[in-house]
Amino acid sequence: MDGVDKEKVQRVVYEMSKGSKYFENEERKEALIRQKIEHMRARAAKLSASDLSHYQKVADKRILELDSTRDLSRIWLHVDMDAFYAAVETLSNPSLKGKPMAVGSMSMISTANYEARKFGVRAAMPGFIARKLCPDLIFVPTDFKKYTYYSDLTRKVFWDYDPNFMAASLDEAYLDITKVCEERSITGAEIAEELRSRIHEETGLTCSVGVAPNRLLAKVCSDINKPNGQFVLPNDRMAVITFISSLPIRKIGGIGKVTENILKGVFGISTCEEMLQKGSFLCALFSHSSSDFFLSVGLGLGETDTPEARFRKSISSERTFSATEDAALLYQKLADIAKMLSADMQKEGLSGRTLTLKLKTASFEVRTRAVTLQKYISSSDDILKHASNLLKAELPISLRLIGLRVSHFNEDKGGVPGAPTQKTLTTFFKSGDASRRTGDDQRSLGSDLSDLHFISEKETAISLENNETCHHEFGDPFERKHLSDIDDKNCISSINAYEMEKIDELSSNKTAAMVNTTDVKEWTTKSPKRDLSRVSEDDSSVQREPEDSNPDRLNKEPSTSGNEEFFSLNQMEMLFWVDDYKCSLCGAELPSSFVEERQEHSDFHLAERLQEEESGTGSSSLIPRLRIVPKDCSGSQNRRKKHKSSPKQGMHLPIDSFFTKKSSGQ
Ligand code: TTP
Ligand code: MG
Repeated sequence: MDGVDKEKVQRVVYEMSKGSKYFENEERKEALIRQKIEHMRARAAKLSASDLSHYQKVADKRILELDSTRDLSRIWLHVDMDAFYAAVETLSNPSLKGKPMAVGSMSMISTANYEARKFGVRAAMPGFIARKLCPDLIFVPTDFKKYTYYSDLTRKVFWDYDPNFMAASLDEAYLDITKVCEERSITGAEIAEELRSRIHEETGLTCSVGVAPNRLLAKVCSDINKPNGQFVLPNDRMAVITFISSLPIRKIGGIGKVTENILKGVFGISTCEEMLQKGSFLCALFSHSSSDFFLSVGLGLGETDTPEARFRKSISSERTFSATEDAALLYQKLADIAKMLSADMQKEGLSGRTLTLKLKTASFEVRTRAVTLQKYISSSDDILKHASNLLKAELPISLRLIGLRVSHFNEDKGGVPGAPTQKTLTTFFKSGDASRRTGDDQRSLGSDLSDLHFISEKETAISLENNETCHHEFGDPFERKHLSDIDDKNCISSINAYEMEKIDELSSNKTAAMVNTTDVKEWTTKSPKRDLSRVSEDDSSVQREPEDSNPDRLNKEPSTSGNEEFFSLNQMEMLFWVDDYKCSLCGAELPSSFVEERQEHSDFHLAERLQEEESGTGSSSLIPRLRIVPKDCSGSQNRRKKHKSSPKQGMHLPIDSFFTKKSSGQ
């Protein structure tokens, strides 16, 4: 966006979208961010000098510990294709060369070429706004087959440099080039040059590359000399520290708009180095894993190992389109998604028995509905059959997005990545904990996140016509591993004054958050009570139940140990993110930008619940319970009562819990 008249862009965007649902949603998001900042500020203001001095010591110690883990032995390369969809379209229609063009529709554009970007046109911008910014803008519809084809060509090249490369999306990948550099006695810079020219030879497309000692930095570096450029950060501690010192925090994968706003608005942190300077506040107010992440960013640390293959948890596919209430059209879209999902599952030999339907209504409310079957399914017919039942129960409805997700895999068959049919997917799955974007950008494998839509980084389309397009979150999945170990250490297991306060706030904010969260509010108050038989079949148990189908469930006493309380889904069945970073069920803290971790976290609660439902018991051994230490147990019981009083509690899964999103970031 350099050289763009930002004020003009902002004015046009404001004028064009004012009054629309999109605009209202954006305003609501902004308001909630402001509220969150205020809340955080108030917490920070309560810290006394002695508290801060204590947390300064904590931070100093942690900084030393983290620094001692620095690994400068690996060379990572991040590659990102330039204006990918637009470049592919220009290859097939060279007359587009040099003209401003965007891929997408009047509803929304997926990307724009660099000529159009000069006007402020960017990905995930409604096309009609883009046209206002750039009246000569040419629109080209998306063609995912083409993008997948070219993506595969690039992956063949990546393979030659690192057979275990980690594909982050259709047009992005991480390669560990340590070995190839050693074997050929050449530098990372030389490999980068060579790889870029090979990609160009194979595809006719350009890409940009970053080379650095870890993945977090490599991704930052690939953006520095975009398009068609490269940047190499040497494996040298001082070079890294200098590089990171003035780097704006938003450049870091995992720090999105919300996190950026909070860090800036509350602590005045704009650069990575300031993370270290404000370490005492970060340690005082965030969970260990979050503060560790922030401090690591300040030190320029990132992942250096290739994640081991591990159990895949889910696979999903979603589609955004212009809002419609035409049931036939909605079923048609559902069928298309079922087909795509089934194809992905079959490619990987996956079958699963929990099917989740995600819907985004015309007013941007996000709902999820799930069904757990007795049989494992993978065929598009089976998926469609059950998905149709779920959808049917929601009709009539006006929707702008439908997604499907299958989880609860058959471990014998599909729980582990099998021998993939395509090389590229081997590594795709090797990422394990990555938020994945698939070969088809209409699909988002595996991940999702329960980022409430009001703070979501995701841009949403204003529907003006019937073109379909998609968007999803583009974080850096691989840099969020720091939060993937959602366990006791993410929760509050030993108490001190501040942690106590955090818990108090959690307790008191829970109700407030429910009121403030449109998704939750609408869901709990407006959604009509459903007849379960409409969505269940003989062979299935639906993941929602009548309010009192199991009256004991919500009344059950928590198991306690001393003053510790273990919350389970039996007591609080609805997960949402209090203040957008605390799990309403267990208090684990996960900022919204930690998409994958939130996904896992939701999965844990979901799996726990499923197991309870299946076993008919109130306890689950599947997942270690997350611990939270309430100040007084009666408060928590009150909360449970509140939950019970809501007619929908326990009947539905939380907002946006199952699908990836994508930011608008350019
Ligand atoms: P990006 O790599 O983010 O963008 P880009 O390749 O178009 O441009 P550059 O990397 O040079 O900045 O995304 C890759 C493709 O993903 C993009 O071409 C289109 C698609 N996409 C969307 O569909 N929606 C989005 O919001 C974004 C950002 C990308
Ligand atoms: Mg790109």
